[in-house]
Amino acid sequence: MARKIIVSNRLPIKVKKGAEGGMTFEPSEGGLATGLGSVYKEGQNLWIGWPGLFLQDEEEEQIVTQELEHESMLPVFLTETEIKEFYEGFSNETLWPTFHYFSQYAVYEQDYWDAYVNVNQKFCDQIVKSSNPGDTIWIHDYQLLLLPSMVREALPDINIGFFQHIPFSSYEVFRLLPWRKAILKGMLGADLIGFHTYDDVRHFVSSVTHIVGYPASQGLIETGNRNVMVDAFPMGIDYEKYAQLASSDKVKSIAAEFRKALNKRKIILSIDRLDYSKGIPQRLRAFELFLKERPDFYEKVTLIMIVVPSRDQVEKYKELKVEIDEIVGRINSAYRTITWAPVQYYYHAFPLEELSAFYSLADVALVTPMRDGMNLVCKEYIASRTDGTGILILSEMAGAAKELSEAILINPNDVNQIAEALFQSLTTPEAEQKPHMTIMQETVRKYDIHHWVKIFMDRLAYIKEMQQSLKTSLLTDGKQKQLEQAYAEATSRLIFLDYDGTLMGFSSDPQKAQPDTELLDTLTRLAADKKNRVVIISGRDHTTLGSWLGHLPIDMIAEHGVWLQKHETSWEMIQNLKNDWKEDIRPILETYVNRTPGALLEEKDYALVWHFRKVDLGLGETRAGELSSHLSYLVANRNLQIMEGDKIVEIKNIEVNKGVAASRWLEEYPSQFVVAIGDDRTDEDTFQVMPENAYTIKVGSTRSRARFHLKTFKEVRELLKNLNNLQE
Ligand code: GDG
Repeated sequence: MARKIIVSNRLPIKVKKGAEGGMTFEPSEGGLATGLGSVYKEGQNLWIGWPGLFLQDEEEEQIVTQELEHESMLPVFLTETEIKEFYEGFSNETLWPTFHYFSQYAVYEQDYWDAYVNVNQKFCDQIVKSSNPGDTIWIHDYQLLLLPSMVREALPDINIGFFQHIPFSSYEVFRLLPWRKAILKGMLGADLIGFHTYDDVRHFVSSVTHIVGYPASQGLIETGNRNVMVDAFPMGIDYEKYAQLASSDKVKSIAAEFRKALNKRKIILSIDRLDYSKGIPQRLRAFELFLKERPDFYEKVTLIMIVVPSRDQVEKYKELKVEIDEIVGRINSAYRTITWAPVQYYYHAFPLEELSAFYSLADVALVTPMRDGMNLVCKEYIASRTDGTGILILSEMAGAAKELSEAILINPNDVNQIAEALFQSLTTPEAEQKPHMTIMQETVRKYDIHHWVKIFMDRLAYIKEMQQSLKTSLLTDGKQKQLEQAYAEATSRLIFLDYDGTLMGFSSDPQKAQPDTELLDTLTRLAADKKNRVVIISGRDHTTLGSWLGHLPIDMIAEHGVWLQKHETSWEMIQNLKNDWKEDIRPILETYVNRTPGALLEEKDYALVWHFRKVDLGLGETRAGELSSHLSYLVANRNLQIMEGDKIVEIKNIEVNKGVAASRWLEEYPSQFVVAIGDDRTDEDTFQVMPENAYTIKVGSTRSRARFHLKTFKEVRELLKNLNNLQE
């Protein structure tokens, strides 16, 4: 039976060695563990990850493995050196700062990278050992970026989803990483790649097109043999759990106790792991400014600041801790009274019930990260406000800001703005707070963690289906033999061949792609067989095509089907077409040529083509998109179509395409053996009209209507040479 396997760096369990040598196992309650609980605990499903402790020998490992098996978990054991280099090193000192726009903190250390590769491989080995074809593997986060392609290589057909919980930085920052290409290729082993926000999606796609060079459109990246889908899946929380907890008797009694100790003061709450991405010093400075400017709030407001210890062995985190201690000390020593400390600072974690009590007591949640993938604290605050009051001050740089527009959104660097937001929120009457809080509660309740898991899994199933429906199979030696046999047995044959990219490689100047001797020789021999009718079916203009191939006994279809020539006759137009539209469209294309260095305008008899093969990567694609949308309303009533091909935008008559033209040959020369070979999107029209038993072959990609694929034009030439050899 197909299973689902969740993979993350840490397993959702705390395993500890007791003093007596025994071990304790305590499930952790993180949002991810709750959300995915419905997945990994079912049937034979599994969660694979590091159990969080170092073990001495295999015996201990066996005990842990057996114990975890009851919890549907499978451990990957890591050594202290691996954790130091792979986790603290590459993951937290290289990737974390890079993805959070702190690249000045990033360490580029070859040993860290080597450890990262090895540990990813260890995870891969465990997955390969414990999975079967048809299983779905869902890999989580930045510690395992290479894992998708490692698994893909070992298990080519398996379903792989990947989700990154932290931001994906802009290409300009990501490109600084020495291992950038390997990282992207690692991620692209997945079928579906998810991020919290659309901005992360854009940054990732732009890094892929610039660094790896794969084309992408509408959230699909063409890797050659698979389409990878990239999309935004904003993660939610277990809303009901937080709402119920806040109304529980236990939490209410804790809250009452806390309230007594805090008197009637207003509460501002701040909760984070110790991290420079969370903007803790900036937040404190803003509160300091607020106190300085608003003496009327003395003794009336308390900032409860919970900082959960994290990564405090890393130098930058140690420095941050010192900085926070200093600012808190400065504020409290300047403003405190015998009964009031403006900042109540805790450097430790609290049990969930106490956390919930803080959420229900807080008049204001102050969440001001410099960067945050999503930020769950603000969503937990919203879910805990069972009476509908409360104000959220939220950084624009948190993924959550995209969903929670009813919060007071601030720039975390702008201390004046934060101080002002504090004043505003502490003076807003409850009746005015409620409408905003209610809207946010509706959003957070609807898009909860269960919804998130479901839509991710649904999307993964969808892309898998899409891949299957467009999947061609490789023209293997065995299949090629069948093709050759069918060819040999047939007494009449029709052979459709696209030109650029199918018979010839691409050249940056389209006029330089004239046929070489090898190609001319191959085509001559193919056409010499009386049983064959060879048709070159190209987007090129008929003059060029005629001058290059007109001397051979072959037929030609030019300009994607506008011009037709049987070798016994001369060029004719498929139907009477108009080209008076060119006068209006040409000036627009010329503007885009002038604005885009490297772009060319090609004029065909009944088409205009804007080429961008020589344009700076990225700029060309952007301009092509602009041009298409600029033209779209102009072509609407003119029987024209805009076609985006391989580094071109072509405008031509809507009724003409390669398929319509090829149909004429199919009707006029019904043949026992039909083959059509092409590499471009326009060749899909040819494939579509071919009879079912025809051999349709896509070149360079596996995503096509064609039945088979070959990798390069060189393989096409080899195939044709083989067919020629059969004749002799
Ligand atoms: C990463 C991304 C993204 C905090 N203090 C205590 C405590 N917590 C819990 C909170 C919350 C979690 O820790 C923190 O989650 P965040 O989302 O705020 O931040 P990261 O840990 O950095 O998480 C982030 C997330 O992944 C999910 O994709 O949102 O952007 O950086 O659940 O409640 N829990 C307890 N005591 C505490 O004192 N029990």
